[in-house]
Amino acid sequence: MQDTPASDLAALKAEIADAIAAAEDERALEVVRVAALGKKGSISARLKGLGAMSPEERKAAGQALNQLRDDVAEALEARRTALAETALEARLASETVDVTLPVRPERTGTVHPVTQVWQEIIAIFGDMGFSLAEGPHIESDWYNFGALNIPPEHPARQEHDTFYFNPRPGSDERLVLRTHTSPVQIRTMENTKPPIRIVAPGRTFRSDSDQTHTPMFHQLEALVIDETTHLGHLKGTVEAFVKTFFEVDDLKMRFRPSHFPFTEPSMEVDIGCSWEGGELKIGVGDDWLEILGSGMVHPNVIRAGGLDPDRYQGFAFGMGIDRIAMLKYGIPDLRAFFEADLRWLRHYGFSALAMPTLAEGLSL
Ligand code: 2NL
Repeated sequence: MQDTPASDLAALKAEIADAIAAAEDERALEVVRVAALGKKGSISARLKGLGAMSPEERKAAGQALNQLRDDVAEALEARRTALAETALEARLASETVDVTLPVRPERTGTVHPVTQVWQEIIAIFGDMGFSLAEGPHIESDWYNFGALNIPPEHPARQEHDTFYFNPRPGSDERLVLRTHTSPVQIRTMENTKPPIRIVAPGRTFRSDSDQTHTPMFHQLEALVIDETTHLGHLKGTVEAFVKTFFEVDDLKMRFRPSHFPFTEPSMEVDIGCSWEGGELKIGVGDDWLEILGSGMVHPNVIRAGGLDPDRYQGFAFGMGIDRIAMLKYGIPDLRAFFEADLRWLRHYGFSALAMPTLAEGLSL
C-alpha cells in the first residue's frame, strides 16, 4: 500500500503549485485540476489509499490529505480568476471600437418600414393623449376570444386561423398565439379605472400565408373608454389620425357598416384615393381604400374587462401596421417585409437617427 509521509505530500503540493502557476489559460488549468483532483488524480488516489491504513495512521494522513486537497482547490480557483481577468482585459484591449471614426454610409443600418410606421403611429397617438400598452404574445383562450365576445362555436374562431399550442399534460386548456392585440386592451380594462385611452401595437399571428398575408403580422388597436364617449369621438379620432399619418389636409372618409363580435355598431373606414399613373394618392379621388375596422365596444366586452357597461362606454379600432406602411411608402410586396434582404432595406429603410415626432416631422 502506498505510504503518505509528510515529505511526499509537501513534494506533491509543490509540484501541483508549479503546474498551476505554469498553466497559461483556463483549458491548461483544467488539465492540472483533473490530474490532481479528478477521479484518477494524484490526490484522489492517495485519498483512496486511506482505507487500507490503521485508524491512527488514517487520522493523521487523512487530515493532511484533506488539507492538501483544500489548498489545491483554493489555488486553482485563484489562478482561474486571475486567468479570466487577464483574458477579459486582452479581449477588451483587442475589441475596442473607435466611436469617433466617421460613419461609412454603405455600412449604415436602416430602420425597417414597419418599425418606422410603428413609431410614427405612437407619436401621433401620444400627442393626442393616448398611452402605450403591451402584452404577451402567448395568450389564453379567454383573453384572445372569450373576453372579446367570441364564444367557442363562433365562426370568427375559424376566420382567425389560430395557432394553438398543445395542452399541458393533465390540462385541456390550449394556449394560443394571439390573433390580434385586443387581449392587451382587456388586460388594461382589468387594471385601469376609466378614463382609458390606449394604443396597443404589436405582433400578431394567424396561420395564413399568401400575397397579402404573412403568418406573423403587426397590428395596432386603439381603445377609449369613459362615461360619455360616443361615435363622434371615434370619427374625430380616426380622422385626425389619418390626416396626420398620411400628411394630408384634405381627406375624404366614409364609414361603412360592418360586423365584428367585439363592437356594436361596427364600421369599416375607407379613405378617398386616386391611382393616377399607377401612383397612389391619398385623401381625394374617386377610389376608396379600406384603412381600418372600428366600432363602439360591445357591452359584453366592457363587462369581460371588469367594468360596468351601464356606466362605461367607448370605442375601439384596429389596423394592420404592415398594410398601412405599404400604402404610405408605396411598397408593393408584403412578403419582402420579412425577407431581411439588405438591398430592400437600404431602399425602403429609414435613417436610424431621425425619430418620428410631430414637431420635427413624421417621415424625414
Ligand atoms: C381590423 C379591425 C378592430 C377592434 C379591432 C377592439 C378591442 C376591444 C374591444 C373592442 Cl378590447 N374592439 N378592437 C375593434 C374593431 C375593429 O380591428 O380590421 N383590424 C385589422
